Amino acid sequence: MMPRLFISLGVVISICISCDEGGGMSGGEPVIELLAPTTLTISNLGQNSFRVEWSSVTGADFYEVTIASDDLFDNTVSPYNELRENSTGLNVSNLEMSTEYFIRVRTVIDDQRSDYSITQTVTTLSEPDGEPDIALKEVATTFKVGMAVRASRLNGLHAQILEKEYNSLTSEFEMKMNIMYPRQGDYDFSKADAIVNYAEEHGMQVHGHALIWHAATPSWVENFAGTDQEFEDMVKDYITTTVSRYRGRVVSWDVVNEAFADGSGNLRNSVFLQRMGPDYIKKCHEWTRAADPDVLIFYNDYNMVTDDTKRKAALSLMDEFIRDGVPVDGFGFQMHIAYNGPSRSRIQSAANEVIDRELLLHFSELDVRANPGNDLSSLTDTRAEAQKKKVKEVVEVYNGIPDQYKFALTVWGLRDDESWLLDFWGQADWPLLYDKNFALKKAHTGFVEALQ
Ligand code: 9MR
Repeated sequence: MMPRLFISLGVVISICISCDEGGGMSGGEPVIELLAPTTLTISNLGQNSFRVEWSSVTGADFYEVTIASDDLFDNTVSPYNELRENSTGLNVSNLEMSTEYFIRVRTVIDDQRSDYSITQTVTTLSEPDGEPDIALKEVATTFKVGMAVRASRLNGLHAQILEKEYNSLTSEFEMKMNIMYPRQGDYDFSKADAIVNYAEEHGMQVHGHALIWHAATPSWVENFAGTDQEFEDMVKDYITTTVSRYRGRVVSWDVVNEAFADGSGNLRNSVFLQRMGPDYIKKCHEWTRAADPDVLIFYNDYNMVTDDTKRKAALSLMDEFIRDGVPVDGFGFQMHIAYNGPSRSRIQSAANEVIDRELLLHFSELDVRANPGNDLSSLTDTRAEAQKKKVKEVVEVYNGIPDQYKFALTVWGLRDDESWLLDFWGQADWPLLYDKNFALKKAHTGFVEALQ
């Protein structure tokens, strides 16, 4: 066969005098050796893309580009396996971040291929500033992820984040008695309706919170003018009206919130205890069940991990309910905690006490104080890491309970600067998963990592 002669800068012609087959020379026939591009340059490096350019070879019909994740090129990256490219550059995309890639290019002229160029390596970038933007509900596959909301924030960036991250909503204050029943005989469900309608439109569940709570009782109820029986009738009417209104639309209710006093194990001395006696919780549960036979009934309280006396008192009331057939389906740990406590093992053992009773467990109001000792004026990286670790522990414990006892893990607010804790403690803090600029925090990554 007659050799083709290429006379150009990019092609070397070698004439073989005595050659072996593998070496490319045989029988004294001249063999053409094509030059490969001599330089490969990387630019536009990103988390999952870069551009590679190579020196041109005169006369090249095209080039073949191969990219692999190993230097032997055993694991090529689709579609960059001898990918044909007519120009001297290629935009490479859909790569993994923080990953090393190996690139080589060869020249093709008239169906003949040069050797490979030198191998160029490149490592794609890791996350630059922000945290990985992974939606909580995408990684929480065995329970709902909830958020405390208010009707005025179901729009703009709040709504975008809600819809991306969450599949359960709790009203932060607009489904409490002081808002829904501000005057005797005069219900106002406008805000509650807005929240429930929004949830329905966006395929989210609503956890009703909270029918009875001493701290959200309207003053006309605190100072109720009628007899005890009239008081009880009024409470029954309120619960029946509210639960029936949202029957089939609100999946669950915190019926009585925070009924126990701190430390003592006694019932809190609320107007409900005073007017209706210690059976008031039982009655409220029964009226709730009567108004919606399918709704899940929760008891909800704070310091359920750290206040052993209060937790044991609340759980022994649940034992009585279970024994006596009083409706109760679940138990809520509010989880207003801090970066430095309670420990994972205490959270775990308190959670075990709930699931031992075969009740659903709701971590219902998660926030993690980063500044309980008021030693910071801004959130440091170290403290943000410590907060992340605590969030991760909480989520790991929750995710680790048997699936049949999972209900939801609800975060108590979206952005740091919107947390109730700032006013409550009167000091700086950053207790949530998003900062005030709607940027994801390390705490959010902790939530995600616990589920990956
Ligand atoms: O965070 C809530 C705040 O916006 C309300 O003003 C307040 C009164 O309705 O309730 C706060 O939420 C509480 C929750 O309902 C029950 N556990 C404690 C929460 C913080 O006070």
